Amino acid sequence: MTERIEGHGGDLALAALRAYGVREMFTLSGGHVFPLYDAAHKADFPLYDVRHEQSAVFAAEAVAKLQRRPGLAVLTAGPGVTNGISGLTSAYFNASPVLVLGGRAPQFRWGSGSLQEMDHLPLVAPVTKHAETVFAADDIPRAVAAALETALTPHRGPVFLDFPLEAIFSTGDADAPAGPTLAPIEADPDEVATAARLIAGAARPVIVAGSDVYAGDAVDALRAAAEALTVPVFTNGMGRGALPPEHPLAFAKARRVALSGADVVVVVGTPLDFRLSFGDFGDATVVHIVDAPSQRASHLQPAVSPAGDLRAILTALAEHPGDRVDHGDWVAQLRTAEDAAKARDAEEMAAETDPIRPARIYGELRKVLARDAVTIGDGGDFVSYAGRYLEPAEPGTWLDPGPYGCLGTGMGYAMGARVTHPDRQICVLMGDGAAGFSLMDVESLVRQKLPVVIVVGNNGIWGLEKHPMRAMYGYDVAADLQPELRYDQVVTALGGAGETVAKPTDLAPALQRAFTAGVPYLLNVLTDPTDAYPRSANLA
Ligand SMILES: Cc1ncc(C[n+]2csc(CCOP(=O)(O)OP(=O)(O)O)c2C)c(N)n1
Ligand SMILES: [Mg+2]
Repeated sequence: MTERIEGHGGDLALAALRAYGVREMFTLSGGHVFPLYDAAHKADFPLYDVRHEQSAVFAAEAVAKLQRRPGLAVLTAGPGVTNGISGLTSAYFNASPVLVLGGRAPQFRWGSGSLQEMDHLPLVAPVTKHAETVFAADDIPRAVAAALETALTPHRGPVFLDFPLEAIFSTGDADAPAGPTLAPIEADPDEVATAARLIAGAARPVIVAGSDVYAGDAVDALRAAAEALTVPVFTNGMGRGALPPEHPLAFAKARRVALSGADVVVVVGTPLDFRLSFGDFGDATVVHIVDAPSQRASHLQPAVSPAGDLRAILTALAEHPGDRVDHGDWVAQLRTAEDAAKARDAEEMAAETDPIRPARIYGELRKVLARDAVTIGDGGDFVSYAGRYLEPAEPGTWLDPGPYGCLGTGMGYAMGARVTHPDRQICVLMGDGAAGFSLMDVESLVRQKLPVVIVVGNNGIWGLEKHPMRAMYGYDVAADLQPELRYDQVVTALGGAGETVAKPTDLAPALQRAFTAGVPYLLNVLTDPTDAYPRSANLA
């Protein structure tokens, strides 16, 4: 017999949330959602609060990304929800199973001008997989369960529910939700077999693996497929760290050589977007493996595009029964390119320049980061350098903002990462511009005893914008920040600690202090404003 649950709307929601593996709530206070707090309080359910709703949603997204289970943000009606929309949109681009529960002005008075009365649905619908207003307490468990089922179903993504005041404050009862009933999507076996034949028969194949490989718990299957078919693997997003850097098939630096020389490019679990030249790999045959039919590219036609459970597809590739071409020479050629690039990087990471160049910061950081440290990037050029110089050693240790590229993820992602891994190193790499979006939430981290290390690459400019604007126009506007601003003092004022570093040789001892401080600690590293990350300015 199904168990019955009863209570106010908050209690009913919590029962459903728990059934789906939600383990905490991120929020910023508002009366419209008090019953959710009351339910959490009575049940000893962890609740973390923040200073800006963007951080609540980013924190929820971080737990969703890292732990592959739903993350929850509770936002009050009106401005609470609208402040969360960039976070929801990031989760949408990143396919993160985030649930946002919103308060909502009372329905019985709708249209009379209640405080914070607005219809959120038209705003959030384009950036969620599902958005619904739940009008009765009895209906809340069903709605929460259905929303989470949708969020967790590949292709994953955020969902939104709001509860009119009288619905969440009134009592009701309902059947207790049983929890996820996800059935894997089966890919067409002929398409999988075609993909396997193309890869096995290629002379110079390359795999590029992205976030959905991690989200779909397909990291081991990816490795098995790469090993069985001897294919070099590059990664992006949450795919980073899927193969440890010392693995003979793990590559990062030789990407251009690989993608321009490959005859078959296999892209798994990531879209053929700007990060991958929109899927244009010259004459190479493109195999695009996606976790759901909706993720097949519409702007080009790959040779084959199997859609379904990534673990099953990659396992089938690993078990390909047919002949295979020996790729040993190709792998060796890429290894030579990789090693040469690594040697160049090593020189830059050791460079003794004044002012400090970002490369040196990462050179020093690599010496102190544990293999399981979680690194988080929030910024422009400084974070592009992080992507280049840091090599995540394990899956689930790298958080970048993803293709939406939203600045301001830093403190929210840090909170979600710290909650996920109470005992690991958590290190946020921030541009000084990016710091302005979320640094106030250091206060939330201090107050709730969530220590993290923040390394700011302080070049005094919006570097990723200033350099391209100068290149394009010969001048720049709206691209300067205060030089040498003391972001460390901001963190100190908020109850954390920190220091400013201006000399390369001071970096190592400062990092030691940062990682042993036990409170949020900001290293304000003054970097060279003339240093521009080498990139093409092509945004289209
Ligand atoms: C919310 C948001 N606003 C604006 C941008 C555009 N943008 C991308 S990178 C960047 C500059 C970042 O500067 P900073 O964080 O100081 O890093 P730097 O490039 O200087 O290393 C800007 C403004 C964005 N991506 N997201
Ligand atoms: Mg900057």
